[in-house]
Amino acid sequence: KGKIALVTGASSGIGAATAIKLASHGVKVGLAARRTDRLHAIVQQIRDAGGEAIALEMDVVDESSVQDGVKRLADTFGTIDIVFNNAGLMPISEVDALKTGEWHRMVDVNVKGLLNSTAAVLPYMRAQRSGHIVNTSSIAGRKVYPGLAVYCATKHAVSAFSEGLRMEIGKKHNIRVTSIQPGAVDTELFEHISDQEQRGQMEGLREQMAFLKASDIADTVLFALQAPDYMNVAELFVLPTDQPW
Ligand code: NJP
Repeated sequence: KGKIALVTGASSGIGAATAIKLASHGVKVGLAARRTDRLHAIVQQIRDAGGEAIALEMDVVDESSVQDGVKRLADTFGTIDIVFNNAGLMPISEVDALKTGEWHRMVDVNVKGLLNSTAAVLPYMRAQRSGHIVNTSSIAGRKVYPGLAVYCATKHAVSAFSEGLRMEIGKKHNIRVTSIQPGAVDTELFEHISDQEQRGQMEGLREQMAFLKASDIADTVLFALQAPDYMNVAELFVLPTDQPW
């Protein structure tokens, strides 16, 4: 309560649900993404419910866009205590399809974007000797699946970075780091798959099992944030009960 959080990828899915959940618990939230029309609608919804939030137009790939958005958030609410590094893409295809443009997008957003937003908030947390960095990794950051090689590579990078970061800044700066590793969640993530076979397979999964809701992941983020200061929930692996893989 009373803390200030940056949520990236807040215009839909897990990020939007988490921003709404945090605001309902008294956190002041900066919602960051590229689709500002979506952000403004969610900010209005938060304000109507009595919460505090602002919309931040941000492309996480663009370092100066991230720095500008973070500065605006800190100027508005005073500092930054929490970041939910959640922006991500999953335009999957088999490697031999050579969709190199999509590989680069995934590396840029899922890995470099997360590094950019971490770098932008760290000075605030270091200065106040407290903070919490929550990263959206994935089940694909623990395991590898055919058809998802590049996506898995980006999420393994997120898991590795999260663990290394925790070791570096936990004791030194009193900053906690949490890696969230969801299984299948019902969001717009699959809508950006251009490969028809992969898209069909992913859509077919919906008939095989009940996906988690974005708000379920928001609850796990809240769980990690609400742990006492001396306790760092380093990893949360959360998946549908009937997800077999
Ligand atoms: O998907 P979606 P999710 N700069 O498509 C934003 C991971 N995950 O909620 O910029 C800034 O609804 C985009 O905003 P916009 C997944 O890998 C998911 O499922 O307006 N933001 C939107 O808000 C990802 O890391 C599942 O287009 C950028 C958001 O990202 C995270 O969960 C399972 C951006 C994507 O929201 C959230 O994805 C799993 C940019 N350049 C991990 N590019 C799952 N759904 O099953 C995109 O294990 N965004």
